Amino acid sequence: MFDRVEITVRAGSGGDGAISLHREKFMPFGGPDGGDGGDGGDVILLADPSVSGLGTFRQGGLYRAGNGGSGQGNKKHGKKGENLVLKVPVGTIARDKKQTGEDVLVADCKLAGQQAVVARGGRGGMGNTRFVSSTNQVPRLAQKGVGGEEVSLVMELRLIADVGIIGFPNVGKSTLLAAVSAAKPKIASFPFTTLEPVLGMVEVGQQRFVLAEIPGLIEGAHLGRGLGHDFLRHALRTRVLIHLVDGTSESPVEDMAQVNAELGLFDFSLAQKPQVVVVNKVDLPPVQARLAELKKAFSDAGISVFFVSAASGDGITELMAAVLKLLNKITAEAKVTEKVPQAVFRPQPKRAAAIVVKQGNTFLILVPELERIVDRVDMANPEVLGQFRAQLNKLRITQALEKAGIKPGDKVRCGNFEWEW
Ligand SMILES: Nc1nc2c(ncn2[C@@H]2O[C@H](COP(=O)(O)OP(=O)(O)OP(=O)(O)O)[C@@H](O)[C@H]2O)c(=O)[nH]1
Ligand SMILES: [Mg+2]
Repeated sequence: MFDRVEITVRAGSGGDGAISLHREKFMPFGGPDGGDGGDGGDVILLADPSVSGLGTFRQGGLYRAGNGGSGQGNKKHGKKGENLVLKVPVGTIARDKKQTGEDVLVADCKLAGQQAVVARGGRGGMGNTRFVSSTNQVPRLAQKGVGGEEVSLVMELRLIADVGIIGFPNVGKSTLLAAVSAAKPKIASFPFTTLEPVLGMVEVGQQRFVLAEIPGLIEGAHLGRGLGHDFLRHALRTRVLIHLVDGTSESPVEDMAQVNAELGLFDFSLAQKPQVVVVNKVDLPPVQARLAELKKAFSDAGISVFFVSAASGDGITELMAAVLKLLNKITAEAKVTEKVPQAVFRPQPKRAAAIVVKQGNTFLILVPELERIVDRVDMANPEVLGQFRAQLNKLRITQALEKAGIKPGDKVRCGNFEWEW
């Protein structure tokens, strides 16, 4: 199962705004009629229950949404770029792996049908129609479209199970899962039979919960021993853990402590999850013979424990009833304290505070809307430059420049264009 993949997603760029003047016979100077560019398409994750893994993305690569069309004359706006919808299994979480090394959760697709925008399309540029004003009847200004967001996405599948069975290899996790659900995990008398988590649905009276067998852990799993411990991410979402130990083991208490140490080394929150501790294989005579000794060992360690036989079914009904009771209690408590998760994880981009910055003799104008005009039009044309200056007045940038101490002859730069004040 491919449950961790890295891909790059790129949203579509916005289309450029048009510069156009309406022309008709006998009307040499009709009004400006340049339409806006269309917005770029978004990249969207869709949680689809018919998708079982992230295998389609295992090659990595670039996934891109459509670009917006350019605006045209006659006030025709450009077409919106097509969204790219990537179908992912329910339970996928996606993080944006930033170049700075930090990573940000951008999607948590817990429910079937849930959608999350992971890369936002760029806005289309404004056509010259939008720059008409009382003082500028024939604007030659328009904006370039904004580039689409590009995100390095790490997607991970986290199974959504209420309860996880953890423990050393070969303790009987699969046997327990098979005993209480319709799941058919492979059962064998050697360790590491189960290599990937297996899910089953448990019914207790009128209630149901999802139980997952988590592959066996051994001491040093965090160093890669045995199967390693990456699969533990699937246990992160469970609310309760059944910690299964083998009654035939030399020291079940010590086994338990070792598995718990590995949980903590993977993720602190995992070690904090409530556990129901269970000694398995009590049908075996050697285990029967030491029941009293085992009870004492656990009670000395302050741990209450269930004794079961997954093979014969002994104690299983009581165990599942206790697990359900604990699950209900925790779920009820969590509902009180849990905040409603926000659909959008992506923080809104911060607005730059400084609009004008002095750098040596040059004054930089840091206003994206204006930079996009500079990118789109021919600034070398004096008429265009004049109109651009009027725009600076209108947006009170001129005032900001003067406040920053600009004098005639100083250099001004906006985007890629520099001119003399
Ligand atoms: N006698 C007895 N044997 C059991 C019991 N539960 C499991 N076993 C046996 O123990 C062995 C391991 O059982 P599994 O259910 O495969 O154990 P597991 O924990 O899933 O093992 P891995 O997936 O390899 O980590 C098998 O031979 C089972 O038949 C039990 O209650 N009694
Ligand atoms: Mg197993």
